[in-house]
This record gives sequence, C-alpha cells and structure tokens, in this order.
Amino acid sequence: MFKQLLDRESSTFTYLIVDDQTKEAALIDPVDCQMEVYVALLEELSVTLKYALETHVHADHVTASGKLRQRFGIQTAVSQQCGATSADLQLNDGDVLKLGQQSVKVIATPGHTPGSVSYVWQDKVFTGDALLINGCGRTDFQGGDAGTLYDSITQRLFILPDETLVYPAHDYQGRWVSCIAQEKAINPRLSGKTREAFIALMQQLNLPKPKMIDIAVPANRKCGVDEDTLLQG
Ligand SMILES: N[C@@H](CCC(=O)N[C@@H](CS)C(=O)NCC(=O)O)C(=O)O
Ligand SMILES: [Fe+2]
Repeated sequence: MFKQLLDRESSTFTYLIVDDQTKEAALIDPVDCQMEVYVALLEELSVTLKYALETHVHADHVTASGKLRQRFGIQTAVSQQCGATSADLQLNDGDVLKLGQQSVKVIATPGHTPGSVSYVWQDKVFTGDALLINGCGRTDFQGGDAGTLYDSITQRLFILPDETLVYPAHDYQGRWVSCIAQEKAINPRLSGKTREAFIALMQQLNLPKPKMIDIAVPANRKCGVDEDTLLQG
C-alpha cells in the first residue's frame, strides 16, 4: 500500500508506505500541520506506524516526526550527518529499515544538505530535495554543496534502474512523480551538463530564503517538538 500526500502550504510531499502482510508502515517527511490527516489515514487503513523517516532537516516546514513519536511510540529516523541528535535512528548509507519482510534502503545523497538521504522501497525512490522533478534542491544554505549534489545525483540516483519511480520531497509546479529515465533525459539542471556547468548554474539561482527557515531548521533538529514536551510526552 502506498499513498502520496501533499501539504499545499509548503508544497511538501509526504509518503505513506505499508507492508501489506504485517500492516507495518512508515511515513516519509511528515509535516507538522498535517498531523490529524495522518492520524485519520492510519486509522482508516488499520496500519501500524513504525517509523517517521526524514530525507533531511527541512528548512521550509516543521516535521511531524516528534509528534508522531509521542502519539504512536514510533521511531524517528534521520541521517547521522544531520545533527538531529534527538532522532531515535541515526542513519548511514546502506542502512536497511524493515517493514515486515520488506526493506527500505538508505542511500546517502548529500549536496542539498550534508545529511540528505534518499530511500529506496520496491520500485520507488524517495529523493527528498536531492533530485526534484525537472530540478534539484538548492545548495546555497544549510551546508549545501553543488558539486556534491551533482555527484549524488549522477553516481547514486542515476544508477538506479531507469524505470524506478522518482518521488521528491517537493514540487512547486503541480507535478507528482517522475522516473529515473525521464530525469536523466530531460532534467534541465542535469541533462548533458558537466559537473562544472551544474555548479555554475546552481550559483546563479538567487532564490529567496524559505519563509520558515529560521523556525524550521532548529525545530527539525529536535524532531519538531520542544525537548521538554518530549520528556513529558
Ligand atoms: N518559497 C519556498 C521556497 C522553498 C525552497 O527554497 N525550497 C528548497 C527546498 S528546502 C529548494 O531546494 N527549492 C528548490 C527550488 O525552488 O528550485 C518557501 O518559502 O518555503
Ligand atoms: Fe530542503
């Protein structure tokens, strides 16, 4: 079972993945203000949430992972490189998380942030802000590095089977899904671009800072909840 959910405020996708045998589930990149949507969905589907998996410490919204932990006793997971020490699982490249007999594999895809990871499950890859549809995450804050992102995309993601479905953390233009072959062929940031050309392009983006960055980054290092609340929770 698989659901793609959208938080319209931040254009963030959240994914629910479920092992049909055991009904164990994980939410990838849950958003704080959508908490009640998740609670209702989990109940409706009669699934048991086991993990909240972050693709990175987000700059544009607060995660629901800490609230989900308080409510369901789940484990929160994020890359060890993120400095989010309150997360239960500190992930590294190659780690495998189990939902029943099914595996969710962690691939380190740094560059948007040093702790950005992608998750591979079945025929899908959840790329966070490493690879977006027809784009990629910006590299101008949170320790971002364009050369590193180019290497992650070309050496870690573009080696996946062409038909692998690409599910990003955001889309700002109403798109929902892509695949590796499509991104290799037509992603304007990457298709036919050398590493140097990609770095030059990323340096010229001049994007405005995300509105929530000063609130979201420190909150997300603590799974989106105040530590005191967490202790009481
Ligand atoms: N307008 C959005 C900007 C969000 C933003 O900068 N998103 C980051 C991901 S955290 C990004 O990499 N965007 C890529 C892009 O806009 O091309 C906000 O204020 O939240
Ligand atoms: Fe991001």
